[in-house]
Amino acid sequence: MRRSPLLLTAALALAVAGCGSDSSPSSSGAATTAAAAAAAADTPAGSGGTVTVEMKNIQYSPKDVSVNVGQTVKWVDLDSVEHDVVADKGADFKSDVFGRDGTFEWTATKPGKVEYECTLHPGMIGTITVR
Ligand SMILES: [Cu+2]
Repeated sequence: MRRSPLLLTAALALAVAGCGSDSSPSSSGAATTAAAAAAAADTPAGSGGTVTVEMKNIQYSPKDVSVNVGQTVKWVDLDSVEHDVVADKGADFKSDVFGRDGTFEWTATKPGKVEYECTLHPGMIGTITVR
């Protein structure tokens, strides 16, 4: 008669993982802005892949992202209004104006800081730090 310690361990791990003790950071309050920005700057580089920026409530979210050379940034319009993505500094991309569920992609080719904006909405701006 053998028990399976492996199975027991797996069950325990599941129970622990499932208890949801991992609290997600609050997203409200101006005091968290700096922390949020720092977190955004620390977006895991990973290897290759795509970083998604949502267009939501007339803002880019996250507003600031970091990617490695070779990574792609993908914007997705989740608003009911149209947006675009136009580089101001550090790059030379310019999307068409697109509406809900529309997307635009740009792949980083060299290190530096890119500033971009939506030309339809003053103050709707973002940055991409390319490493
Ligand atoms: Cu816009």
